[in-house]
Amino acid sequence: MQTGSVTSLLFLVRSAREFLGMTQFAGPAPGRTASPKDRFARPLSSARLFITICIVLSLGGCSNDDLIPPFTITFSVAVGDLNGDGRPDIASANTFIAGPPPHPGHVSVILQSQSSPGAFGSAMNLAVGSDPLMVSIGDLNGDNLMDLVAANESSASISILFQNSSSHGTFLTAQNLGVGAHPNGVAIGDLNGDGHLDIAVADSGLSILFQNASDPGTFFSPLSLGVNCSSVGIGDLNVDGRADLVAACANAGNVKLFLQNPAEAGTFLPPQTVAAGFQPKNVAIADLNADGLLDLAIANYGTGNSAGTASVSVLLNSSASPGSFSTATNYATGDNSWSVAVGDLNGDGKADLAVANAGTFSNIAGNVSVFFQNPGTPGAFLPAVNRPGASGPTGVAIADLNGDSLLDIALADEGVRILFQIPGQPGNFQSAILVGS
Ligand SMILES: [Ca+2]
Ligand SMILES: [Ca+2]
Ligand SMILES: [Ca+2]
Ligand SMILES: [Ca+2]
Repeated sequence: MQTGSVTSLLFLVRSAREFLGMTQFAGPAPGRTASPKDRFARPLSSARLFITICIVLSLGGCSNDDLIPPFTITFSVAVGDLNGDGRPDIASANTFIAGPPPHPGHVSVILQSQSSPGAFGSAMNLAVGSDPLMVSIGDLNGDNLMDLVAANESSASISILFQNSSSHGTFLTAQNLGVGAHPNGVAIGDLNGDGHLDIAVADSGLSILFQNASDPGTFFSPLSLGVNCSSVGIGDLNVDGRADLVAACANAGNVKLFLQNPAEAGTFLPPQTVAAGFQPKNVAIADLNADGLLDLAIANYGTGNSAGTASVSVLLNSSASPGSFSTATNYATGDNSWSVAVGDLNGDGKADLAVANAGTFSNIAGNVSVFFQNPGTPGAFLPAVNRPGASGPTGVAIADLNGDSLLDIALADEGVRILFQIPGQPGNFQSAILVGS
């Protein structure tokens, strides 16, 4: 299969999911219910493309399966030391598409070589639920071995992959736990302060799964916070020692902040709603201006195929009132921004941003936007430097992936691709290298 046709298919599938609202993008205008075919008719002029997407998404009335060569789409990437050898490794969330949904999903584990830093092994593919859109890494059961959690969009579940304690870097068969409809994102953190990590899922209701402290590695049934969002992050926003939640809610067009209720661990106060850009899709929580308080970076998808409407929002935590935030400052990204990561990408000691942009019909390769912090204004960022993607990056992570102490960028972009920082050229990167294939 030609790379170009793979690229086109990946783009079409992402676009189709968007038009169907399957990935939490804006639905039809308020008061109007568009049929899938109405919405498909908008961008697709070719009968072939229509039939291809028709089959991939099983809209009914499709006729010719031969139009789809099977392919894999990678939506998310995460970095962590998955075999405990001190070198960061990579996990990605992947969907294999050979026909109508649900599409079988897998998490790929891609281990960094111990002897050749920056070299990565072949992907180990681990079955999860259907259409996984995100994978997160954490030691869920407290055995000092990293585990994996995937959010399975079309099976309304998460999959937990515990690391095999007798064979580091390998994982046990997935345990699938039901959550709300259309889980898009998942985050790991201790949400009730009992020392056991819990799981938050951005689904139709924002589900929380508390770990059962008396049976580590097992989880109680999900509780719903009642907001439909596309990603969730965990951090202590108001410095009271209790973990809080931030959810980016593309459908609602806003961001919800849930501070933990100090009177009752594991419960949350009514959310504050804050504005970001168009269709806030993904959130990163980090101290951006080095004042010791956690700030927010929000990737805003934009308005679909309208170029120039995507952005990244920066909301700075208030030192006078921690847990409340500045009005968003929005910085233009590439098109259709899916996710954002934070790290010091040029070694000046100040946090920078990388945003994965899936692209548009006129730029189906997409790109990654790198924002260096303005050295003269803490928490402000310089205009983006955009680097081309392969077929539309949707996931991004920042880590030192070759042990040279310079941070690199990993992208979910038709597999996993790494942009290694060039030594001696702070903030400059090599062309992307595909790993795990
Ligand atoms: Ca490792
Ligand atoms: Ca807990
Ligand atoms: Ca807190
Ligand atoms: Ca920097």
